[in-house]
Order: sequence, then C-alpha cells, then structure tokens
Amino acid sequence: MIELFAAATPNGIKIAVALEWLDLPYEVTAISLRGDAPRPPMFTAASPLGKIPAIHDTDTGVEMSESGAILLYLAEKAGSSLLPPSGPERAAVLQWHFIASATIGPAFGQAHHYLHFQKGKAPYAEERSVAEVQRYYRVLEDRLSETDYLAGTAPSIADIALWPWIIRFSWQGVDLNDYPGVARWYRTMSAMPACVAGYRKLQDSPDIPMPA
Ligand SMILES: N[C@@H](CCC(=O)N[C@@H](CS)C(=O)NCC(=O)O)C(=O)O
Repeated sequence: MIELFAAATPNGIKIAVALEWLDLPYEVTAISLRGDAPRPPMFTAASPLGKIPAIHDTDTGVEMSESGAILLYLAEKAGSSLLPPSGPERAAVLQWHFIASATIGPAFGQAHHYLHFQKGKAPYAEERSVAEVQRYYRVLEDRLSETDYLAGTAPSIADIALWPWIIRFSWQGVDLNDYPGVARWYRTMSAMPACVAGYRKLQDSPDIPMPA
C-alpha cells in the first residue's frame, strides 16, 4: 500500500493520478502547505525539503519525495507501459518526463505566484513568467500537434507529469483554444478515468476546468 502525503496542487494531483492509473492501492494524508497543522513524522521523514508530494510504500519500506522521482518509482513498481523498459521509447519518455517535471512544472509554479496569487507585485517577474509560459506552450503545441501524447503514440508518465499543470491554464493567462494541439491532448487526458479520479481525490471541486 502507498501512503501519499499531498495537497491539491499540480505536484500532488500527478501522484494521485498515477496511483489511479497504475491501480495501486493508496491512502491520502492531506498536508497543509501553510504549515499551520502538525505534520506526520512519516511525511517529515519522507520529504527532506518538507514539500509535498511524498510517499511511503508499506510493501517495500521506501519513503521518498519529488513528484518526478515518485512517478518513475511507481511506474517501475507496477511494471507499467507508462515507462517503457528500454530503447528509444524509454528515452523519449524520460526526455519529456523531465521537460514536464523539471522545466515546465517549476516555471509554471512560479508563474502561478506572479500571474495569479500576487499579480501586480513584481512586474519583471510577471513579464518573465508570461514569456516563459508562452514559450513552453508553443513547444507543447509543436509537439502535440504531431503526436498523440508527449512521448509518442502511447500515454506515459510524461503526460501525467504535465496534465495537472495545464489544468491551471487560466492562472497562466492562457486561452487553450490558441493551442489546438495542446487542447486536444488536454481533453483526451481529462476524460481518462484515472485523471478524473486522481483530480477528485485531492481537489475539492469535482469539475476539471475546460476551455470555452
Ligand atoms: N520539485 C518538487 C516540488 C514540490 C513542491 O514545490 N511542492 C509544493 C506544493 S506543489 C510545496 O510543498 N510547497 C510548500 C513549501 O514549499 O513549503 C516536486 O516536483 O515534487
């Protein structure tokens, strides 16, 4: 069983989606990001930076944080095609997984602060965030207007790493209709039962935001 320590954020949602997709039994412990509630010792032990998400795998004793690393661990644990075992397919998944987890996710996380939560406070940061968001959407559009999924013809952990960030397209000042390839992929992902279930597990609202 996987104990998931998380909150209703893109990084938290991606792990709930993966657990649903992989059909791994799990339980969620909600962690307050405001630090206004005591934190379970198991969470503190699993997350050196004190950031969500983190997991404790009661089958193996593994405890770990970092959403990108957790996705790799869970896909390997389940022996899933979300992470091909070798060859060019695996290389493509790893590349897009790291683009989503290590580049786009953190940039969008910053953009949410400057363009949504604290708009008007830091003009330079806002300008930079708008440029970065547009740059990455253009890259995603180029890719997803050519391939069904980020890494090719099959869904992978790269799609799970990206999808919860695109849910917040309105916070990023993005009209998804300007990016038809991304919008098509987003609608496909949003209809996947695992995405719906993982989203609802953490988010109060049952409705996944959709472009007009
Ligand atoms: N690189 C980390 C980022 C984790 C992260 O930034 N988590 C945020 C919520 S999405 C958090 O815990 N924020 C509270 C804090 O920084 O104390 C990952 O992908 O898991």
